[in-house]
Amino acid sequence: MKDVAHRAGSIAIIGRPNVGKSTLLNRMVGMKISITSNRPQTTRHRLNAFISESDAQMVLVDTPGFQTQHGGELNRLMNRTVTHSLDAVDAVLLVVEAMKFTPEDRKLLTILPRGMPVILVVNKVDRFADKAVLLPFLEEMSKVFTFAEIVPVSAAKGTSISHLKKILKAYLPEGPPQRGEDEVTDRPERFLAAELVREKLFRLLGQELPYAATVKVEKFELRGSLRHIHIAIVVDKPNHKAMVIGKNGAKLKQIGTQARLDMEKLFGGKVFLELWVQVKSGWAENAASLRNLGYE
Ligand SMILES: Nc1nc2c(ncn2[C@@H]2O[C@H](COP(=O)(O)OP(=O)(O)OP(=O)(O)O)[C@@H](O)[C@H]2O)c(=O)[nH]1
Ligand SMILES: [Mg+2]
Repeated sequence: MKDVAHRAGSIAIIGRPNVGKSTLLNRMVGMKISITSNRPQTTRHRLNAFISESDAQMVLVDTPGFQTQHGGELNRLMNRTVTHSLDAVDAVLLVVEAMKFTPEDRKLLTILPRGMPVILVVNKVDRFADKAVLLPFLEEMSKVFTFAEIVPVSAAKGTSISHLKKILKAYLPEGPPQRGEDEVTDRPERFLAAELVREKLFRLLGQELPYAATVKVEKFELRGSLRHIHIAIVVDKPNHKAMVIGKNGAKLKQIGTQARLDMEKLFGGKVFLELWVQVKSGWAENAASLRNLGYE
């Protein structure tokens, strides 16, 4: 790596749904900023996180999982967010799961801008106790595309994350820091709060419900050191509403408690969180309604 005073640039994290992109971003930043769950298509919005070190500042761009199996307006928007995220970055991290390279992964190779360095991150290597089994897979990966690097990691366990960060620095152009050292994301607290509620929908509700729901911040006020946050959970059908609320309101209470605890940790202060459920049929079906609900 050429010896320069300071580097600054951005790197997009892309991959098919559920490969561990958001877990990787959180691990690299050392803080839970982006929501994660064991279900595909958890991330719906682009999110920038900043890593500041003495010799480099890196913007990491988390993106929705790119997929072509499900249609619909929301899915179209999510895929567009992925391709737009590739516009102004210095390099791309393409995340795949260890020992698994699917046709959906292959499709991602076709949306990469020409000439951009692509670093292949082979995630979830903790699933294989004997790392030797990975060698033929890594060999195969080196043949499907001219990757700038191939880095096996475990985002969940934190294996090889500092190695990955070190490698990435070489792909950042020389330049001064663009952000304050203590800035971690470009997203405001009200966005992060809404996302944490959405995360709980993915983690606590079964079947298709999380996909039929979204959230909307109705109020976000800082009174003294207490944050008063009111968030509407928007669902598609009346029977969804009953499921989110649960028996005697138990499910909604659980969603609220878990989301509030995460918010308090992230914001470093007490939160008063009020949630309610609103039925809005067809919220995900047209661009105007999606825009109204904060989708870009
Ligand atoms: N075993 C193992 N699981 C992991 C690892 N990294 C992520 N996961 C799990 O994989 C699932 C998906 O993680 P996410 O970070 O939400 O994946 P994503 O790629 O951001 O998914 P979308 O936003 O839906 O596209 C979660 O259950 C994670 O805990 C890893 O290194 N090892
Ligand atoms: Mg994600």
